Amino acid sequence: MATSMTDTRLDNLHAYWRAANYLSAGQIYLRTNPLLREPLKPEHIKPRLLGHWGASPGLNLVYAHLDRLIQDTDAQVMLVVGPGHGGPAIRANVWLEGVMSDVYPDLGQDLKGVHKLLRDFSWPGGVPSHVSPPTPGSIHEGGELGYALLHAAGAAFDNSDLIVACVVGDGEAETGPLAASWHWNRFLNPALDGAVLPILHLNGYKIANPTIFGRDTDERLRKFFEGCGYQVRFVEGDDPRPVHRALWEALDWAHGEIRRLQERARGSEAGTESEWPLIVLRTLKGWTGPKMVDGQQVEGTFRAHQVPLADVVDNPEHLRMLDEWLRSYRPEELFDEGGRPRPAVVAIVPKAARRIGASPHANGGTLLVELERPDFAHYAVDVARPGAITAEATRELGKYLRDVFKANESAHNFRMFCPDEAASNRLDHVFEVTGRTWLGPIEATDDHLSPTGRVTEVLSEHLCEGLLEGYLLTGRHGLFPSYEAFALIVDSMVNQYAKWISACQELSWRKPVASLNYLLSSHAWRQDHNGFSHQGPGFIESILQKRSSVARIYLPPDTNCLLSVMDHCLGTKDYVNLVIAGKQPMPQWLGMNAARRHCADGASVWAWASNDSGEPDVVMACCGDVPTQETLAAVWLLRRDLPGFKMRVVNVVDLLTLTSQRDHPHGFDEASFAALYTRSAPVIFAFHGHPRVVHELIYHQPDPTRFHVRGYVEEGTTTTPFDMVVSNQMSRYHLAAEALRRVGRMRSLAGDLIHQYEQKLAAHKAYIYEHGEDMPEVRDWKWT
Ligand SMILES: Cc1ncc(C[n+]2csc(CCOP(=O)(O)OP(=O)(O)O)c2C)c(N)n1
Ligand SMILES: [Mg+2]
Repeated sequence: MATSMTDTRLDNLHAYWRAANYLSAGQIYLRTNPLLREPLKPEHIKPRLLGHWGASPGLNLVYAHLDRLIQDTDAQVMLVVGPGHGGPAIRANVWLEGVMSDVYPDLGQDLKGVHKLLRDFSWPGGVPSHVSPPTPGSIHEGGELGYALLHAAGAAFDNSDLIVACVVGDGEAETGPLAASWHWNRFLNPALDGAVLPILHLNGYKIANPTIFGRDTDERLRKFFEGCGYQVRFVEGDDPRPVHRALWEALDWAHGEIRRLQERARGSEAGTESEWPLIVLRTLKGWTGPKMVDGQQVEGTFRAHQVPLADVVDNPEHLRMLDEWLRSYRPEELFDEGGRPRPAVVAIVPKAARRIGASPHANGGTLLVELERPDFAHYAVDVARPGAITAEATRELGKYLRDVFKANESAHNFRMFCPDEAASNRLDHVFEVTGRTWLGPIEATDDHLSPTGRVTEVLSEHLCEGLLEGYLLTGRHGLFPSYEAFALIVDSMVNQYAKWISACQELSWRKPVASLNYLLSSHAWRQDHNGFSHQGPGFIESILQKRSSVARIYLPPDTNCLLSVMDHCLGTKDYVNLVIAGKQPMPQWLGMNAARRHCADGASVWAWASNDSGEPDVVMACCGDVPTQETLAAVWLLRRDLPGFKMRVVNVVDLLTLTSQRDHPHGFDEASFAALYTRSAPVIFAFHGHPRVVHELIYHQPDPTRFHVRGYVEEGTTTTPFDMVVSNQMSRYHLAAEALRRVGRMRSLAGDLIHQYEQKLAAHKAYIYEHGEDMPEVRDWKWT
């Protein structure tokens, strides 16, 4: 192992850094004349200068030094770049490594290739300005800042040989998710998992301001990070040679510490919390770029953040400064006649598969091992006839998930991330075979904590989401159970994730990864002890906005449907699957065979509940477990009170079946839609979420104005389960009265019945205020 720091190797490393810096700046400015073989002219400059220079030199420095480390240690290294707006830097490095031309033959290491590399950046039809999916070696765009360490730690789980280096911007470090994610070190097990090496890049500035950490003294930073459990090493300076030496040594130190901690832990069974190394890199923002522009300092200030020299085409002085800046890297020394980087420049690049851009983990689909799923029918609840029994859907699902953990134990490729709610959501059966990830001290009163636990319970939805994303993107499987209302905390994260997956789908070399699966339980309708703050079905809207190639939404009405849906979701790739299912004891409607068929159809007529013999007066439709119960109770009331009233019951388990086929692949064509909802009958639709969601979805279906949707309208408090549906006007009495009002044929008979139902609602209020629970006829109601 050659770890010697010779002058020649330092020279080579510096040449590589110059080349990467040159190519980074070149991507921002040059549409042609890529290696400045001609005098620089305005027509060589891109008409729109779009990109971020400020982050780039620091990223190039880190990349170059990681290359050197890999070359000397043969370490498997993946890189997550927090300041992903430094996209030109990462593209430059991936090109210098030769990975770019492996993936894109037209980006070869030649004049044509380098021209295209520069021109395509931030160019219509080219590539985005960030570390986006087209950039090989990346699982992280860094567009929306804050998730770098989470993606890095998620990638490191169960990858015992992997080191995930992670650059964190000092601006990014101010975001909530990043600030919380320093705690990754509480969950990565040095005995079994890989390592994360955080490199906090203190270039001192964000877009227009200094950063909090950037203005802190080393002493204060050391206390902060030591308090978080790290060993800290500082590398700082503005003279390249000493900085190269210091960073070289710091990386050798960090690598040595990582190996020492792992060896120590790997001698024992369990593994404990470890003092992982962390590097603080303090260098100038926009280092090596223009120092002064129009009388203002640029290098080392926030002014270097984007394009340090604007207006280059029209301002000859700026053009001259750009020429001087680009030539300061001496491109003629770095690239040969044919445009190929000279051997000394790429002498520090590691061997083929060890190149950072070639990391298979960054194209997780190539490593994906199919998840073993036990036969979900084995976990069925026995439903002799609809409504005969009650069950807690998520508790039953817990038994299936337990066996998923068991079946994939040796592949160690399935994990759950959950904000402290696995038990609260009644998934406790999983703890029969695994524990809650915990590397710290364990006390006798604790419940199922274990350093090898595969259920990470940290009370941050951001952390759960980010860790799971990192885990999935590196080719593994997982599930995120959450309270429904608080899933909205990660609304923006899933937005970014869905964009990432959508963009990956357009690149044939990026292989599909396992879907991101949410299980939202403790949902809006049953917040018996939590009330208004915990009622929020808005995550449905969040997922609905995603591309139809990614978004899937399921609301299984009972346990057997939940089993079928979850089994399906765990077998899919490249989707964001949202599953919403309650945890409370609820009536069970379908036996397993019926459930399987119903879920495969996505929506179907429940003939056993209908009495329409083909021509209903009204369609009673429902989506969600509580709306299904209320709809069936309404139908039951009307069949008792008005036997001639013809109703058809439709249940929707796959929400996107409501759309037309042109809007979503799960959408129904007109004929299939009409086969359920008819072409003209009024439809009373009881929906789990906000009513306007259904109206939006059916817009392209036949006669959408006949749909009358009841759902959650932001009413509620700490009250009884039935009072929740009453408050939101989705109770059985509301649904029954609405059905009567919408059918002209019934007008003469309807008045009295509607009045009776209204009286029931008044009686309900009086009863719950006095007794504190629902009326017996509601509580004890059963489908017969
Ligand atoms: C969550 C989020 N908020 C705001 C922005 C806008 N933004 C883009 S870059 C940037 C500054 C980042 O500074 P830093 O992390 O220090 O990176 P540097 O460019 O200095 O390397 C900001 C605020 C963003 N991308 N993401
Ligand atoms: Mg910064």
